[in-house]
Order: sequence, then structure tokens, then C-alpha cells
Amino acid sequence: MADRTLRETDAEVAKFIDEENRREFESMRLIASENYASAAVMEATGSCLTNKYSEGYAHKRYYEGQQIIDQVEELAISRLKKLFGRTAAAGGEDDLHVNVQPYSGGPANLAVYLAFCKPGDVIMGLGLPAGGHLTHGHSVSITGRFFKSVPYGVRRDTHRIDMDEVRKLAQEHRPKLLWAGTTAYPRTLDFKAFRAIADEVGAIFAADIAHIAGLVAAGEHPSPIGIADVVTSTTHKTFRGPRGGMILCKKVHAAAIDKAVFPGLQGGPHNHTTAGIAVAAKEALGESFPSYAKAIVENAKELAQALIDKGFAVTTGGTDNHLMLIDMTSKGIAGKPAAQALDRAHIVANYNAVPFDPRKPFDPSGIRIGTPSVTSRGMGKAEMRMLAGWIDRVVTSASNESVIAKVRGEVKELCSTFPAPGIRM
Ligand code: DSN
Repeated sequence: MADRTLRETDAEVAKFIDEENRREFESMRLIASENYASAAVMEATGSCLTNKYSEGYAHKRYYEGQQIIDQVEELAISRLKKLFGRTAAAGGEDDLHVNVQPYSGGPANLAVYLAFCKPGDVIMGLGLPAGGHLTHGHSVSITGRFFKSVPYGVRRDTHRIDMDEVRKLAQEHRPKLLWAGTTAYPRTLDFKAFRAIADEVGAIFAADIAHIAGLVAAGEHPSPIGIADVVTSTTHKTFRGPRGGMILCKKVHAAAIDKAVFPGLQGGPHNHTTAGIAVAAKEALGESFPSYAKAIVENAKELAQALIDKGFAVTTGGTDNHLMLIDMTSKGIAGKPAAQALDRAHIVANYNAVPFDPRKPFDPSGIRIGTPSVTSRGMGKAEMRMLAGWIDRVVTSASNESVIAKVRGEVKELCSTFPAPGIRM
């Protein structure tokens, strides 16, 4: 029984995995927060390390048998210190503490609240409708219910974060915690400006780089390391590791952060994920990662321009990073039916609110598109131009299934010539 393969043990789950393998291979995957983890990352996460409990931290655990796990966790930490330490504005690796135990980005962010805030404290983050994250104080999140959230937004004329508004709100409300981090914002974050505001009001400055961690590691986006008190991130997205989380902070905050993660919020860390993070960090330290991250941004810029050339309303007029937000109103379609039609054509994006969206979040005006996954397949500028043409054809004929079927065939043909990391076909 114990040695039977997945296919022998559970043909239904095996079939689902086969089908998802095929879907990921035959689609242009444009969800900005997704990627293709490498076969090596997946091998590490699918290993016997999933069997081990290890509450605590290396050499201070609550269970025995940690001879190997301690080394796995220390290896992940030392690689991340090296990778992000070299991006630091100040202090470098020497003033960097890393915790790789958060189960994902949400838990990593909760640990920041637990480390620095008490219920009822004022916190500030970019509002969700403007491109922020749920856990930066949105009303439906625990972070908006247990803390007094004062969201800042983007400017109505430019759709860019309004640092004057951030400063004004911070001076008025004196937050305990100030977040800089986004999920649907196509422009560079000015971490130094956030730091200055946090200093003016005595706030802890936290940067959430979940979307841009790979770009930060490769120098394609300014780094908050050495500027922010604490930096949180997921480990998938542009970082291209397993589904997980990490916290990087100044050494002065190490004890508070570690205590908040365990025992404050979590039990045993997911050691198989930690191993996957170590592998991803090694890949990110490798020679080819900087050119991968550069290509993500170049592809996003090319795709944004190609869409603008076809009459699409790309918010802020383009992108500095891996994603763009498109207001579909001028194309006579809302975001949800556009995303659904694209999905039928094997072009997978998500519907998304645009700044000052008059529509509801579950049926918003826009779609969000990102280039990390297609870039992982080696696609470049020529493919981005083809993609813009397909997106235009599909959304302008969203109820014409023969147009969608034709585009789907062309997409599948192109995908068949670009291997996808980690995907067996
Ligand atoms: N769900 C992620 C995203 O798609 O941006 C953020 O947590």
C-alpha cells in the first residue's frame, strides 16, 4: 500500500494532476501572481520533508530528529540573506534577519501585526480598490477588523500612489504601521519616500514585496532591504519558488518577528516548502535569473505598448514591473466577461477592479495581466505582440465562439513550441 504510486493509489487525483499539467502547458498563463516553479523546486516540495514536525527554530526545537531539518532551514536562510543582502541600501547581509516559516504571504503579514501592533492601533496601507492587498487593512480582512485602518489611494489623474496623500493621512492619523505593497499596481514603489513618512510619524515601515520579490532580487525594482523595518513576501510569483512566505527584517526586530510567527501564529513549519524556498533562492542566485527578471519587465512593457496600439486603456499608460491593469470599458466589455472569453481561448488572466472603478469588485471594469509565467517559458517580444493581437480579437468578439476557437488553436500551437518549467507533457 505505502509504496504504490499515485496513479495506482488514486487514479482520480492522478487524472486531475495530468489535466492541470496539460492546461498549464497549453495556456498562455497571464495571472500576475502565478509562475512555473522548476522541476527541482517541485521535487523538493514533494519530498519526505513533509513528514517532519519541527516547532521552533534551528537548534531550539520542541521535537528531536532535527539533524537534517535544521540544515535545510539554515541553508534557505543563508541563501536568502546573500540574495537580498546584496540589494540592501544599507546594512547588507549583516543587518538582515530572515524567517522562512510563514505559510504564505497572508500569515507573514499577520506576523508583522502581531510583532508591532495591538488591536485597535492605526495602520495604513494602499486600499484594495487602488491595487493594495487584503491584509493591508481591508475591511473584510482581520487586519481591517482588529486594527483601525486608514487606507491611502492613487491619484485620480495619474492612477499613481499619491505620496502627498500618504504623508497627509500619516500626519493626521499617526499610524503604528505603514505598509508599502501592492497586488495590482504597475509602477515602481518609492520605498525611501515611505521610510521618510514613517520616520516623521514614528511608524514601523513594512514593505510587502510578494509580487516583485524576483524583480527586487535581480535589481529590476528598487529594494526595500535596509530601508524598511520589515519586508514580507510570498515565495512564488516572480520569485518562482514554491507556495510559501518569508519575512526579512532588520536584526533589531528579529526576536519580535520570530516570536510572532512561532508560537504566535503558527505551529510546525512546512519543511518541504522550506526546502523548495532554498532551491528557488539558489536558482535566483544563479547566472540566468537576472536576465529572466529583466525579460519579465521587457515583456510587460512590450505587451502594454502593443495593447495600447490596439486601443486598449492600460492604466497609468504602461508599466514599470511585471503587470498591467486594463480598463475594458472602451472596448465595450466588462472585466469578467472579457476574462472568461480569454480563458476559453486559453489566455488566462483575472478580472480586476481599476482605480475609481464604478463597477462592483465581483464584476469590475478591468483585467490584470502579468508576464512572469510566459517569460519563464522563454517567450519574448514577438510573442507579446501576438498575444496582444489575440487578446484584441477575443475581447472584441467575446460571444463569437468560432473566433475564440480559432484563437485557442493558435495559442495551443504556440505553446507547443515553448517548454514550460516543471511541466511534463
Ligand atoms: N492572490 C494574490 C494575487 O493574485 O495578487 C495576492 O495575494
